Amino acid sequence: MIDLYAWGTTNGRRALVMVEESGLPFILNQINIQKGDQKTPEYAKINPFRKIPALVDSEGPGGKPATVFESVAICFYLAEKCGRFLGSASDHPDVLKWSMFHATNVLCTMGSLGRIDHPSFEENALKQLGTMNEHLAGRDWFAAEFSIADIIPFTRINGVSHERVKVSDFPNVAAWLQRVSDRPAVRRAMECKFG
Ligand SMILES: N[C@@H](CCC(=O)N[C@@H](CS)C(=O)NCC(=O)O)C(=O)O
Repeated sequence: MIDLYAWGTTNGRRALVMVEESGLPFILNQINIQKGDQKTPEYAKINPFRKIPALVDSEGPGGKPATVFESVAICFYLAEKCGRFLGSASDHPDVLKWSMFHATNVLCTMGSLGRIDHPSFEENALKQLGTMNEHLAGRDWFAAEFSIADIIPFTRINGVSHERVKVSDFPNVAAWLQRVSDRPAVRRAMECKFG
């Protein structure tokens, strides 16, 4: 059984989208970060950085319990466990490079937009959205099939709300966002009530 520890933030819902998409049985443990549930000594044993999300898989590698924190690591772990969302052998390089493009560029830049008032974040965000928009022209997903390369950026792009950086200005990204939103597992994760 998978125990997911999360709250309804972009990082928390990324892990929830992934576990819903995996189809694996799981229990959602709500960690109310406004109340400081992430700061308890019990939770620190699961994530020493004391942030959500994290998961404990009672049947990890070798049948032993495994603990995973960092939402992107959770995406990779569950994709490997369920044997989906990593692409076919020929598609795997695309899944890897676009997953890491998002993980190391997009999540940080879009997360900083609006919180840190510096033009470099805006410039970077527009450049990244432009790159995504070009790549998505004439294709449904970042790789050949829906994969973690779509799951990793989804909640972050969905949460962009900025005066000058608008997803609607990038029609291929906006259409991709809608396609991901329409998936039943994604809808369940996004509609999940916290608190
Ligand atoms: N890189 C981490 C970021 C985790 C993170 O920043 N979590 C936030 C909520 S989105 C949190 O737990 N904040 C509470 C705190 O810092 O005390 C991931 O993707 O999992």
